[in-house]
Amino acid sequence: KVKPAASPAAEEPAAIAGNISYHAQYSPHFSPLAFGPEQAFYSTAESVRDHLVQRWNETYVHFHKTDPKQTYYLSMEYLQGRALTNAVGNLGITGAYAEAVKKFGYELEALAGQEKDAALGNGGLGRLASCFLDSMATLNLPAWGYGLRYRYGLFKQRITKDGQEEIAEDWLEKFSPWEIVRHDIVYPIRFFGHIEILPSGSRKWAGGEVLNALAYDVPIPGYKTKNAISLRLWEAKASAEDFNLFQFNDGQYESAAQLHARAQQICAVLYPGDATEEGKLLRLKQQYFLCSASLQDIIFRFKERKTDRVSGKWSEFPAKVAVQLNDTHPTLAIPELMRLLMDEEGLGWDEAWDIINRTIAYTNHTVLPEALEKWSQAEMRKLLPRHMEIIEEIDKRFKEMVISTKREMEGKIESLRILDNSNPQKPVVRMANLCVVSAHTVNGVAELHSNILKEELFADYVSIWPNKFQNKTNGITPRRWLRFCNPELSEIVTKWLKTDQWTSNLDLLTGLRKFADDEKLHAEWASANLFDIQIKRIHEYKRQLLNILGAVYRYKKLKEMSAEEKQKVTPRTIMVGGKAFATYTNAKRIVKLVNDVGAVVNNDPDISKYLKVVFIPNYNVSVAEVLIPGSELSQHISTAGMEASGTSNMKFSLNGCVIIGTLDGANVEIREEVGEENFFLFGAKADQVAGLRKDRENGLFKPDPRFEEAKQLIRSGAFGSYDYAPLLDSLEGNSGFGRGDYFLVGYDFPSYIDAQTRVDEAYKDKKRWIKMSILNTAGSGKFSSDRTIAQYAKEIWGITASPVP
Ligand code: DL6
Repeated sequence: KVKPAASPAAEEPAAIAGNISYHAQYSPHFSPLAFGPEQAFYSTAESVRDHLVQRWNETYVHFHKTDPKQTYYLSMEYLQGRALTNAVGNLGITGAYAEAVKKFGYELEALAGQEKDAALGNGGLGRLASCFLDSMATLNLPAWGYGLRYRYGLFKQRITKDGQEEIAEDWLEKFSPWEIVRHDIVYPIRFFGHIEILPSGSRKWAGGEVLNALAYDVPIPGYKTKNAISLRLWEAKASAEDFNLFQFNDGQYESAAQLHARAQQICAVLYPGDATEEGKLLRLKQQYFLCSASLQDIIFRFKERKTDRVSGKWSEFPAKVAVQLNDTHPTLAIPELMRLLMDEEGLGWDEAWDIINRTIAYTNHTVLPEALEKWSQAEMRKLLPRHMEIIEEIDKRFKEMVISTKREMEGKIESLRILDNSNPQKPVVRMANLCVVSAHTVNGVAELHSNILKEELFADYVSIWPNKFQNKTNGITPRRWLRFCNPELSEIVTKWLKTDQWTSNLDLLTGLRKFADDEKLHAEWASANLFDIQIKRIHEYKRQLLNILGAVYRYKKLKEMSAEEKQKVTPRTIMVGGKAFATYTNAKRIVKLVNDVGAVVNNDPDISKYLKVVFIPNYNVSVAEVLIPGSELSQHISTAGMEASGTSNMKFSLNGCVIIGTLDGANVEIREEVGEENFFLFGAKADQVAGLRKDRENGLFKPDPRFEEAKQLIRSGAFGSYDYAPLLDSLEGNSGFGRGDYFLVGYDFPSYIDAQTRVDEAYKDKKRWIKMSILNTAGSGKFSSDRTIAQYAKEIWGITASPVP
């Protein structure tokens, strides 16, 4: 037993400054002569970390003693961004730290800017996971996140004359002050090998290669609570025994350290390209690595908390453990838990399957066919032979169950099955089907999306399990996305509501509604330019192309106007930011087009006063924290039915930014909450989309002349000589994914332009605009991730708050 040490976590500025000096001297990472902003950032972060470590330890001990049911959130992605401002904010020590660092001549905000973004995620799904962790901690829930400690996060985007260039993002270039390596938390992870049949008849996976998973904890503090939970990230390691000294001394350096090199590959990058077979295998390895390490850890903790449970009381497991799969990426948790329970712990199939059915829940985040993962059965069998066997058994039993209890479904069984053998050359495992068959609950992330899941994608499963499907509309943490990123607006909100309690009870924002016409509030709220912004991953369904075609059309009209007519125009700055996946050619062409249009428009002396088109490079969480508070109109213009939810729409609306958007994802609910007069709606509805695509195939679509004009201007070379034909051709023709205007840009174009004209008109009336802005903030209460997580806790996980006393 180690006696608890006195806590170094100081709360007074003088003591904090002392603690920062202590870290500068005794946790040295730099040579001692200088104490520049970088050194000051790391020492300050380490000082803040003392608070986090203390809380993390107390929370762990508290959970250990009280042994509540705990949720484990498995996600391949977390978009944490920077942590310093958030940590001191949640701990309530921002002022004290600001004062302390002043003693060294620094502003806290400037030091916070030294921090690298932890971008271990791709987009909305990863940022959602990070918002959820903040809410779990704030709500005192016994809940943890598990992920991978990628060496390089999402790439850094550089814009060159050729468009987007990707560069490895070295978030660990120096080190991360927030992570704590747990040298005692190590689990073996096997790949390849074969199945042995033991004398008892049971099966065991053996041979192959074995790596180790080493745990790194990132403490996640709740807002105004002592609880701090964990984001546990796994890193792959090979052991010293796998380093072949004989070969090394023989000069065979590469083969001597082969396994070490393979271990390094596993966590090298987020989303390795999967165009090659090697790339596919590596992704599958990553997914299994996360699942196996996390489940071994969960079982370890289950045993650790009450040792008498181990023999014979596995039936209690679902009363203590909830596992949430964030999309299909961690689906292998299902066969892995089966394997661990049967092959390692000796349970029978039925007992293990019952545990799965009561433990695992699955969130679907997309209906896009290309994102619903399918893995080759051959690859799976090679890498994970025992898991493939288990998946086959789940598939077989599912088929038998349907045939024996739901005869009417027999004709549909092939599409419902987990194994898809329709292409004998390449049979695959459908991961979403495995999730739906195994999980007790399946949820979508906005009402519209959940309805699409129930009525279309998973409709046949609904007839088998009518109660399995739920909706959990996404949310965002109001701490990072208003309180800390927009302190000016936060102060106004607090002043008018006479409380800052909205920070953890966002419904209180409705209190602003009664001041929506108050001139004094208007004077404080007022803003100046029409900043129009679209920041999100670049994807054809998100339709940045619609935005830029609209900008091109606006430019053309401005060129045709007389000087007098131009005087009446509402000047606009259109900003677009986002990363295109490295191998997604059309998305990269869109990035190039935005840049090319900007280069012409912004340098056109007749026009640049009235229109600017700006591409914001390297969009990430920190950039969002700056842009969102400063924007007035934001675009969420996906083809209806294709954006599962969207979460940046919530962030903008919360910050008083008005939305122009389609009836898609969470836009539908945002519009309901803020009022339809405070939302610029346009475009086809989700239930029209299939019919419109059919019309197109039948040659019934007549493009609006304005759409033709915009495309023609680009084709004419007005924005440079780059070959935009393939991109523009994708908006023409009659059919096919990505061709024949699958995303209905042409169909929605005229209503989009009309909606933008309504924006211009509304913006001329300052009073009206500010009122719209206030009512957006006032109507954002529903979109707190605290609400979302409270619903998950109650309606899916069955866990309750467990605050550290
Ligand atoms: O649920 C979080 C986020 C939604 O807000 C977005 O609408 C949705 O596109 C995104 N889904 C994914 C899934 N990708 N894959 N695979 O990122 O989830």
